[in-house]
Amino acid sequence: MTLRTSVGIIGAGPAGLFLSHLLHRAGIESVVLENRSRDYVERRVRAGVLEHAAAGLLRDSGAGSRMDQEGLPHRGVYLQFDGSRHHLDFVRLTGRGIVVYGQQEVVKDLIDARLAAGGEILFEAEAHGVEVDREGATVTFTHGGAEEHLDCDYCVACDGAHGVGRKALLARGARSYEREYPHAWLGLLARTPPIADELVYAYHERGFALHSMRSPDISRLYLQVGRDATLDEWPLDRIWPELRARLGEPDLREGEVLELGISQMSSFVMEPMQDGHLLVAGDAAHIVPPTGAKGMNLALADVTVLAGALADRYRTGSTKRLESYTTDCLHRLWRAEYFSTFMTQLLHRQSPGDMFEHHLHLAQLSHVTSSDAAATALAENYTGAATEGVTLGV
Ligand code: RFL
Ligand code: PHB
Repeated sequence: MTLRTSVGIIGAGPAGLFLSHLLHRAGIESVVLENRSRDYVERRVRAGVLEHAAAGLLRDSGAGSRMDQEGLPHRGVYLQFDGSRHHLDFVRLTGRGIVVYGQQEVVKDLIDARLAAGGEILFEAEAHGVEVDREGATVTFTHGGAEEHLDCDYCVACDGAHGVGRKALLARGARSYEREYPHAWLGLLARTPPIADELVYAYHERGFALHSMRSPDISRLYLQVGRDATLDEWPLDRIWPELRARLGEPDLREGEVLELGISQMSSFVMEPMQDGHLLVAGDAAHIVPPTGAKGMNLALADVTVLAGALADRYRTGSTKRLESYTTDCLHRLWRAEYFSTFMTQLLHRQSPGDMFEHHLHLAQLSHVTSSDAAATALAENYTGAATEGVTLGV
C-alpha cells in the first residue's frame, strides 16, 4: 500500500511529534512513522530539563497545559564539590529559570494533542529507507508485517542517532563531526523523595553524580561510570552507597527502582542537515553529552525553525528558509555542543587518582561559584543555549 502526505516524519520522539503538531497549526498535513509501540515511547525515561524558552514554545503552541500544572519551575541548580553545596540562582543572574518535566511527559502531551486533532501517527511502523528525487521523497516501511510506502513532498527524519535519516544523509555526502567520551552515565529512576529542592550536580573524587527529580516522591539519579561499564558490575547494593558518597547524603533513602540503565556519552554534528527533500532534526542531526541537559531542547528548537520554513514554503512557494535551515541551526548547535562539553569536563573525573586534575576541577568550580561573571556565563548557557533566538513562527 502507498500512503501520501505533505510531510513524512520518521520518529515519534519530541522532535517528530512537535514538528507534526506545529505543522498542523500551520494547516500542513503530516504522517508520523514510529517503530516502537505507543506504550513504549510514552514510558521511555530520558531527559528532564526544559530551558525557559523551550517551555515557552510548548506553552505557546498549545501543548503546555499539563507542563504548567505538573512541571517543576526551578530558579537554578546546585553545584557541589569539596563537601559543600553552592546554589547558582539562574533567575537572579539571567532573569530566567528552567522547568523540570520528564521527556516522556512531553511525548505523552504531544501524542495526545496530535491524536485529539485527528493526526496520523503509525506506531510499530519501521522505516527502512528513504528515496529522494527532485519532486519529493518516498519512505519505505514495514507495518503489521507488510511493506508499505509513504510518498511525501518532504521527509523529515527525527529518528535519532541510529535512524535511517542520518544514514541516508551520510550516504549522500553529508559530514559528521564526532567525539567520544571515556565516560557513561548509569541512570536510575527511583521512588524516593528528592534530597534537595533543585538539581544537584556533584563533582567528587570518586566521580560525578547528578541528583534530579520528577515529582515530590520520585528522584532521577545518575552516576558517572566507565565507558564500558555494565549493569552486572553495578548491582543496587553498589549503586546506593556510591550515590550517598558522591552526593554527600548519608541518609539518601533507597526506594523502589522504576528504571535502570547505562547510556554512553558521545557528540556529533551533521553538516548539512538536509539534502533536497530530505531533512534531519533532533538527535538524528546531532548528539550532545547529557551533562548540559540540552538534547530535548535542541530537538524542540530545530523543528520550530523547520516548521516555520515549511510553513513559508507552503504559504508562499518560497524555499529560501528551507534552504537556509542548516545554517540557521548550526550556530545554536555548536554553542550547545560547546556548553555540554564544558559541563562534562567541569564535572567528570578523567583519571581517577590524578591529584593535579582533581585540584584543577576544584579551582574551576570555586571560580564558577564565587564569581558572578563566571556563574552568569554558565547560567546563560544552561537556561538558553539551545533555544536562543528561536521563536514560534506558526
Ligand atoms: P528520540 O527521542 O530518540 O526519538 C527518535 C524516535 O525515532 C524512533 N525511530 C524510528 N521510527 C521509525 N523507523 C525507524 N527506523 C526508527 N528509528 C528510530 C525511535 O523509536 C524514537 O521514538 O529523538 P528526538 O525526538 O530527536 O529527541 C531527542 C531527545 O530524546 C534527546 O536529545 C534527549 O533525551 C537527551 N537528553 C536530555 N536532553 C535534555 O534536553 N535535557 C536533559 O535533561 C537530558 N537528559 C538525555 C538526558 C538523554 C539521555 N540518554 C538516555 C542518552 C539524559 C539521558 C540519560
Ligand atoms: C534529568 O532530569 O534526567 C536530567 C537533568 C539534568 C541533566 C541530565 C538529565 O543534565
